[in-house]
Amino acid sequence: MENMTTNKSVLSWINEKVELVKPEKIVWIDGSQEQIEALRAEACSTGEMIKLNQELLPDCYLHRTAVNDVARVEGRTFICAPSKEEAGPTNNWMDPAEAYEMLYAIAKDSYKGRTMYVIPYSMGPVGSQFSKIGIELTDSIYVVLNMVIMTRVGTSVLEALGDSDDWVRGLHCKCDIDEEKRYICHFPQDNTIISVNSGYGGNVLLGKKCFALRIASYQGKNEGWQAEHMLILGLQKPDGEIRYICAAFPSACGKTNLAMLIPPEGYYKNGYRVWCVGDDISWIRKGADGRLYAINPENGFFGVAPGTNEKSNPNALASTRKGTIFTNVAHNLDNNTVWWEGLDKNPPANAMEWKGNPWNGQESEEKGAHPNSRFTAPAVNCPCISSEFENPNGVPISAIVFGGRRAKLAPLVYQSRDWNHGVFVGSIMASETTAAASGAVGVVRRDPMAMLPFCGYNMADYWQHWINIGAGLDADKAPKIFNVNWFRKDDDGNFLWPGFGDNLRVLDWIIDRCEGKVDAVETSIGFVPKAEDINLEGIEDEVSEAQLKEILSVDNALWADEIAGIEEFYGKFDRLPATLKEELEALKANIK
Ligand code: GTP
Ligand code: SPV
Ligand code: MN
Repeated sequence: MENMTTNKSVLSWINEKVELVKPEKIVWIDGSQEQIEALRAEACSTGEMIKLNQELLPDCYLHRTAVNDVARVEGRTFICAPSKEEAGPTNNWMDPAEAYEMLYAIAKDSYKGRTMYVIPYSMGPVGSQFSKIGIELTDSIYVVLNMVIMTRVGTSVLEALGDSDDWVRGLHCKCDIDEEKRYICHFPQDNTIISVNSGYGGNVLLGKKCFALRIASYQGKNEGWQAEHMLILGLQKPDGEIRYICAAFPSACGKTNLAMLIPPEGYYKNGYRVWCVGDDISWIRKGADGRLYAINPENGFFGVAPGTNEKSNPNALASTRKGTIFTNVAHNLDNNTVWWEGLDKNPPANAMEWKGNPWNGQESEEKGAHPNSRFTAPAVNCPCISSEFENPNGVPISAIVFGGRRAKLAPLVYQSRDWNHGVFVGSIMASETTAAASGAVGVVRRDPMAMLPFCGYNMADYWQHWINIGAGLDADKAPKIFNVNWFRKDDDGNFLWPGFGDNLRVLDWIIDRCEGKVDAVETSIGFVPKAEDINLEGIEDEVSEAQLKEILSVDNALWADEIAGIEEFYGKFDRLPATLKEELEALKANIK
């Protein structure tokens, strides 16, 4: 196949990698419909993908990964900066020269008898000042077809790149899917990513976490912008105006759900709407008017399937009804469709579970779908996709929201006193772990700004970067910073807040705070709503006033314990910004 570019940096890098992995042939991905169709057909002929019922789910496919390869592997993810100090205490580090040597030994000859796909892709609308280009080499058709949905792919990307060597190099080799030799390595100083021995999502769709967060966070630090694990939504009020909110929650903690929220009935009737700009990643920079603007660098949603249903997230479900790849869900053999826990109360009896074994969902105790099973759906499918989704200049941000899963402690919502206090609030985030990464589930861990697994450099320097960004903003233009917790539980383990669409009630308060329209109560941790300012109309049966007061309460005794955890965490950082130390001292004083 002919080269699709004359760019020397691209061709010489590909040649080098061809020498290393020795593919049988090379296929450039041009993004054309014919090519996509041919690849789908080929993947179906080898069993790599299963074509689903084309009447019910047009252009939809099912894929099963290896059983040992179902989530990101944080323990095998490395930041290969020149020194360990640059990677910081929260990242795994490997010396770059040693890492290259080890990875090349694993990758050597691994494409023998296989095809190398060359995927030129853009993170962000092609040609936008925010956007960045990458090239991923892969031996997986599944990766190609996912990248086609998740990013902008093909000829136009290479045209936009021209002769430039400002692009991110990505090499993915499936090898033998050997967990002992699985490595996801980042070389921020070289704009390079190498991923071996995996075929799953965040490990191999290199535009996503590897580039758009780990490499991009490092680029952003050097270039004065930010790459964040944040959704972007537009909240339309009855006046028709739309205010934009970015929110960072850890993996599988509600970003997709919040970004596509459908307002409760009363709100909806009054004209409230939520528009989705993005569900996972934000690239943020200061605009000419001095405000912060955000784009979603992705072009699709790689969303958690279990729990997605007509009630919890109808917009996400609708997004998956065409052109979608399902990974590790159950296969309903009666009608050749898919099923997952929480889709409906009627699991298929004649089915295969996510591993491909026969499964009777009516009788089996086993799960049909893996808890981290996902859909890869085109953003354009989403009924509430924002009209600004393709805006090359992004959307202006009014509020930044942090949040996580905390059964106790964190109130439903609180507002930071100012930007630096907000950075502190983000830095002390903690959340119960989920199935999105391999390892234990439900354990509380520190996950600052939801970036623990995704920050491409020293987290202390990342916090300083946040502080510097704020210092460059006029106070009246800086987004206000909040923290939310949809996951507070009572002593019997029941959620105290209904969540999902009802989270709009909290977003409404957040925007009112940004616009100075509502008062608040100052507590030791920040500003909390007065109970009467959270509108419970329509959910009075579910949330009593006492319950609301409970989830808005700040328990100083619990916070005193929390401080010990924060101090221990902060103690890991030699380069902790002085500002954060001061914020911690202020919190300690307030709690007393
Ligand atoms: P990644 O794609 O992994 O980054 O995750 P995400 O943050 O987009 O997570 P998502 O929105 O897919 O949330 C997944 C899980 O959170 C599911 O189990 C949902 O049921 C649950 N969830 C989302 N919103 C709420 C909520 O408001 N309340 C409760 N109780 N659960 C929620
Ligand atoms: C996450 O784990 O935060 C995800 C899914 O969004 S993955 O792309 O696998 O990282
Ligand atoms: Mn994510």
